[in-house]
Amino acid sequence: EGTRKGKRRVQYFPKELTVAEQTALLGDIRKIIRQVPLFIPTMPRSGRPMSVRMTNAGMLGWVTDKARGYRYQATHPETGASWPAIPPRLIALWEKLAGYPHRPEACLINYYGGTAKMGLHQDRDEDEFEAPVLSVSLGDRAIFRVGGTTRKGPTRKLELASGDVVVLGGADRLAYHGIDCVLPGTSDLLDEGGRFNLTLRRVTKPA
Ligand code: MD3
Ligand code: FE
Repeated sequence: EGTRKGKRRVQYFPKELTVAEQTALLGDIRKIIRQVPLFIPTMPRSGRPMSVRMTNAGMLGWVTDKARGYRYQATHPETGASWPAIPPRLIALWEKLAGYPHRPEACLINYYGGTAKMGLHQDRDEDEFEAPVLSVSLGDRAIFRVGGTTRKGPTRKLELASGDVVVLGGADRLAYHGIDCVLPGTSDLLDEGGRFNLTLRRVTKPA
């Protein structure tokens, strides 16, 4: 882990997107949200709401609710609408940085308002762990935390700013990670404040 390339598994690309590119991508995301509105995900069994709001683009989207738990599905859990296509500029970013020879299938769109956070967790609902996860941050800065592949053990913090991209691959694909908090008023990109995080993922094993 670290910020070096090559064998490193957490690759950090600060300011990968220019402000013009961030603005264009935000336009793509706002259009998607008009078609498939942000929903409040709830935890399996407890039904406790997460503080982050979510929606998706792509053939598959990640959803969770009390009754059916964490899963990928092709439709919005509340409206039944198919997820819109992943914006071409995100596909291009994947092709530039992911180092994986197949298309992403899912783009999870997370929105963090004022005090939203995401507890330490692993992403393991995909069938394909050979593919990295590519994350794009838009809006206010956030404190991202990443550790090892067990819940105990040291973690380190990385402050993610608008336009930053992180590629999580190799052994760190299964690293515990989360968002401690968002730092309000640290970006002018979103009129409403807060932060969007977009994660591109391969879900199924390629044929
Ligand atoms: C490290 N999202 O959606 S993105 C998630 O900022 C998620 O919204 C956070 O964790 C967010 O599951 C963090 C960065 C990220 C994404 C996937 C990872 C880091 C990761 C997978 C493995 C290790
Ligand atoms: Fe995650």
